[in-house]
This record gives sequence, structure tokens and C-alpha cells, in this order.
Amino acid sequence: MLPSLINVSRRKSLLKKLEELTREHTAAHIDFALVMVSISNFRQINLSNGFIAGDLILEEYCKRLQSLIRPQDSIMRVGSSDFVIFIKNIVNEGHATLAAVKLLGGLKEPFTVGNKRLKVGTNIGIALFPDHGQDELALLRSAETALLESRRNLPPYSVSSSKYDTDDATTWDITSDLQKTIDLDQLEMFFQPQVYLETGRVFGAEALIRWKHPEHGYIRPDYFIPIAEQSDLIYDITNWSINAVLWLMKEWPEMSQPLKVAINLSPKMFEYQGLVETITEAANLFGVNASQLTLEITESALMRDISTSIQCLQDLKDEGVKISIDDFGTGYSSMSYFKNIPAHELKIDYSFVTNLFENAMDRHIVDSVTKMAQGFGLVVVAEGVEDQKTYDELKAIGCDVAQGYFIGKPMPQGKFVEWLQLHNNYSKILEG
Ligand code: G
Ligand code: G
Ligand code: MN
Repeated sequence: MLPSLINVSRRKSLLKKLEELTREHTAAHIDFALVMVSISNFRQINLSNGFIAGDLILEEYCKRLQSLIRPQDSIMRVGSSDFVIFIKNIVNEGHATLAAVKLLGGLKEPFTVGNKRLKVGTNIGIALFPDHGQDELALLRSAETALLESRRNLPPYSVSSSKYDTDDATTWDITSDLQKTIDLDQLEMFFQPQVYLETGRVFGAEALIRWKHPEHGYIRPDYFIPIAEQSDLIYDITNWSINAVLWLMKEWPEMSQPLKVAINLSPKMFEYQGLVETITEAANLFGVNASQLTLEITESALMRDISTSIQCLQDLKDEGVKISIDDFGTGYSSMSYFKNIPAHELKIDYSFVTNLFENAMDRHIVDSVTKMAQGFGLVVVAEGVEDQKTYDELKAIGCDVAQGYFIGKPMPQGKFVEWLQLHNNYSKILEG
């Protein structure tokens, strides 16, 4: 099953409405589109601006949605920041695409709350009846899959590509495709450089997995990792990631100090007893010092399973492996973390960093989180550094490390090695 984006009670009323529609439309031989609209940065809006502002934005957002559809179409709110629109009398896919583009265009303009203008991100997933599902469940699953997929598109919408089927065809395909890719060793590891803000020297890299699908091109991990987490595939992928990283870093050029490499760890891996051994044995085998390895764990995952993960984190720490708290600020960031979690590093989520100049509150958050984390002895990494201005500002704030498109995009091994060589020479020149 795909991760469900909708909570249970709302899902029930949505399914009921859908069931009515499918029945009605089958009888009349008319097609309709199920359009799922989701605010991508709602949690962050709440965190940066407060829940009152969040509620106001939601209200304005609903009004704007209403103004963008035709009177015969209807909207349902199905989650805290998720909506479903039923568009009737759809003739073909192009018609549905037009509707999505119109919605995105209308929702792109900033929203005014008090004296602030805030940008709201929207993702859209579309499924057509009956092409992408002949009953309400299949149709909803197709729309949810399209919504997930929309995250790797620009503009951020996607029309379902699944042919209707009564079984779990969509999920099954992806899972078996992924299994095949792992077996054939066709996943790729990309690296995104990280530099010290103070000196500009290389600090290390974040390893980011890529799946190059023969038909669909590069598929981003935020799409397939959640699917892998639903099965044992996540174990295979984690194993592959660790080995690929250790293998590839042996080819990196000698730098003035050993580079760190950060691997993203799915929280599901804490359920696996052999995690610590797997990592330390692999490091031994490849002759890499465990202290060069960092595991990134998202803040929300740590909060969810704090008791099971904490012993594991402590064991990893005892072996010299470093722990980084990823996406900080996007969950319910708690101070108790710093006291209880054996972490070495904190990554400020890119959503705060990219808005550093547009949103005074975000700048304030970056500034205070940096100071607080450093007070607890953590290295602070800012993600999403996209320009010189932001880089300079982070340096002034006193952040330790920067990562982002301004420094370098995630790149395959060959490109990354070139980048390291160039950067190394450049640093030498600077230092005379
Ligand atoms: O680069 P980017 O869009 O691809 O990464 C999207 C998300 O996928 C990030 O949040 C990152 O944490 C996650 N991710 C990237 N590589 C891996 C990996 O090897 N394992 C796991 N579990 N997650 C990964
Ligand atoms: O694990 P995490 O969620 O932190 O993954 C980092 C994500 O951020 C990856 O998807 C990566 O491709 C993306 N990313 C890296 N640098 C930038 C940047 O400068 N801007 C934006 N918008 N995204 C970035
Ligand atoms: Mn990460």
C-alpha cells in the first residue's frame, strides 16, 4: 500500500462521495477528474508565522481555490492542508492538465497576512475516471500516487499514469521495479558538497541516492524511499547505500583533512537489531574511519521513536559514528533533544535558509537555532544555500557549514571528484 495522505474519518466521507460520483457517472457515461491539491509548506508556515497566521492563510487559500473552479465543480477539505476537487465533464487528459495549470497559477501569488506577504507552495495530483481507476479506491490511490509524483515535476503537478486495475498494480510495479534495480546494482549515489563557511574549505558531502529508471528518468528518493519503507526493500537499499558510499569515497582525492560523508538513514532501520554492526563492519572492511561517517536522521523520526532509537544512537556514538539531526525545524522541534540525543550535528532545514531575506522570522529562527545548537556543542549545517548573499549572511550569523546549489548540486562520483580537485587547488591558491 502507498502511504496514505488522508486521515481516516475524512477519507471515509471522501470515499462515500467518490462512490456516489463513480456510480452516477458510470450510468451517464461521463468522465470526471479527481484533483488532489496539497500545500507543501504548511507546517513551516505555521512554525514561522504562528498558528493564527496559518489558519488565516488556510482560509484565504480555500477562498482562492473556490474562485478558481467552475460552479459545477466541488471541493472537499480532506486533511489539514489537503483538498480534493471534483472536476466534472472532463473530455480528456489535456483538459485536466489545463485545470491544474490554472489552479497553480492562481495559487502562486503570495498571500497577505497582516503586513506580510507569504508564499504558499502547492502540489497537485490528478486521476481521471474511469481511465485511472474504475472504483473509488483505485481512483483515490491513483490520485495519491500522482500527488507524490508531482513533487519531482515543475510545475508541480502530475497526472496519473496508471491504467485501471482492481489489484495493487501501481504499488506492485514500483516495488518490483525497485527490487530489480537493486539486484542489478543500478542505483546510483550522488554527492553534494559541504564547506566550512569561515574558510571555504571542504567539510564533506551528503550522499543522496538516485534511481535512474529506463523509462521515467531520475526518480527522487522522497518518492521511492517511502515505498521501500513499506517492505523489506529499505534494508537492501540501506545496505547498498552504506557500501556504495564507503566504496566511492576511497577514490576521492587526498584533502588537507579527512572528509566527512553523511548518509541519510530511514528511521525504520532502528527496528533492525544488526544496524550498528552492519555499519561498523562495513567501515572496517573498506578501511574507512568510523569518525568520517555521519548518519542523518530526520527530526520527526527521532521524536516518534525516541526510546528505541536512543540506545542505538548511543551505540553508534560509542563506535565513533556521528549523528546529524536532519530537516531541523520542520517537526515539533524540542529542546529536550539537545539534552538527551547523542548528536554531533544539526541541519537547519532549507525552507528556513531559502527565505532568509524575505522572512524576518526565518532569519531569527536560523540565528537563534544556530546559537542554541552551538551552545550544546553541535556543528550547525545550513542546507539550501542558493546564493552568495545567503552564504555571507549565514557566515555573519556564525553557522559552521553550508550546503546548497550555490556551493554545488548533488552530483555523480566523477563530477564530485572533479569538484573536489578544483576546490582543493582553489583553497591552496587562497592560502598562498
Ligand atoms: O536529493 P533529494 O531530493 O533527492 O533528497 C530527497 C530526500 O531523500 C532527502 O530528504 C533525503 O533525506 C532522502 N534520501 C536521499 N538519499 C537517501 C538514502 O540513501 N537513504 C534514505 N533513507 N533516504 C535518502
Ligand atoms: O536529506 P534532506 O531532506 O536534507 O535532503 C536534502 C535535499 O535538499 C535534497 O533533496 C537536495 O537535492 C535538496 N537541495 C540541496 N541543495 C539545495 C538548494 O540549494 N536548494 C534547494 N531548494 N534544495 C536543495
Ligand atoms: Mn539529509
